Amino acid sequence: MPNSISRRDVLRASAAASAMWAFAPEWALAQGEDVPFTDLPANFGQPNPAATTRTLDIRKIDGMFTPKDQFFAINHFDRPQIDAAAYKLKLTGLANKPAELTLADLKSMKSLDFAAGYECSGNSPRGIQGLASCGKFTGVRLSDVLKRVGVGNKTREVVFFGTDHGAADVVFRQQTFKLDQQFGRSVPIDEALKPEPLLAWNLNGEPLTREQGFPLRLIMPGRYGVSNVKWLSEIRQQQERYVGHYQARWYRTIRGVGGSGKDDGPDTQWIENEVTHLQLKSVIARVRKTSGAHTIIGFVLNDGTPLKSVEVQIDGGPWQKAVMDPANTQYSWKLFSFQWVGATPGEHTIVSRATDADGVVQPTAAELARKRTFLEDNGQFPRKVKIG
Ligand SMILES: Nc1nc2c(c(=O)[nH]1)N[C@H]1C(S)=C(S)[C@@H](COP(=O)(O)O)O[C@H]1N2
Ligand SMILES: [Mo]
Repeated sequence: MPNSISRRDVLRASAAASAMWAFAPEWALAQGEDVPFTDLPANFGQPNPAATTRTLDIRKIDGMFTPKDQFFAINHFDRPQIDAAAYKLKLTGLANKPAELTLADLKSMKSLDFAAGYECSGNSPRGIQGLASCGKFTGVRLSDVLKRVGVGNKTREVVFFGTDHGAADVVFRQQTFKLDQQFGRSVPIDEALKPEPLLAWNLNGEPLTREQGFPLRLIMPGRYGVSNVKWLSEIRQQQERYVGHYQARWYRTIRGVGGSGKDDGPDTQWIENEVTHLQLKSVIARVRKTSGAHTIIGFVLNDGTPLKSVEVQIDGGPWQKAVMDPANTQYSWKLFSFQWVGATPGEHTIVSRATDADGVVQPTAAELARKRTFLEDNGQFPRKVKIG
């Protein structure tokens, strides 16, 4: 019976399938029950139609890609409504051949799909880590577009502007100006020419939504969300560093290092940095009751450095290794699961921590105490759940 499937084949296929799904079979089978978190704010998950930003309810994560209507969104100004037919991307500054490219021009170039997971640098336990998502973006390599217009021999910085703008305070010594600011971000030319950065027009196989930057946005894999400029209008090559509002002032972190140790004494050095690459973070997102165990599911975000481990700790016990999803890629979020056997009824505290191949360990909240500003909060996030 060469064309029929033997029982052995069936067993082999189901073994392969269960190996594949060893990660989280209950999702695929739509079985299991969510175990409630008891650490959620009272109004958590209530829809807020007035909000122009959107938070992902991470308890709903059920696979690699966040659906477009759940994908988190952060907008500093109104979300521009752009006519795709009239749209032009300006390539300016030190480009050898400055140009204006239509969407059709870009789409006629070699395109690719790219899995990118990222979070807003303001993502934290306050919003139950909901300013994070992962999408499959389709677009053209930024490096191909830069080469098409030529990289000027003095270009050191590439600045990306969105169509959106609005009034913002600009402080200069004792003066504060209320000036119209365009949303702008920059990266060094070396990073712009890497193979990963993408000018994307699709999210999960469909045109970007208005929220996510229709018709074209930048995706800078391994960086915080703020680098992923939406409603892209202009890419400017320049020699000088770009110190615009959203590059050098709004998105920066101030922390104390050195000195007498923990306390900010007279010897403390204050380090200020721009918000750029994702700091290593893991988050427990969901707990499912499965047959004979509980499955803890979460995600890791980082700058693309390979991971050494993700571990889970229950009620202050030993750290135990979680299993990574085989579908993870270098710049996706990295999903993990942990089989929690023998959970007893009642409330428990569960926490995860990630370690990368360079030996960087996700810090505890206490270890971040000397960070004065709230961005880049990648601290371990203990969760409380109630087993029924
Ligand atoms: N043009 C423009 N791009 C932008 C922003 C913005 O306000 N305007 N917000 C940034 C910030 S702070 C974040 S966290 C991400 C969020 O991307 P998302 O809305 O696709 O989730 O977009 C970034 N790109
Ligand atoms: Mo952000």
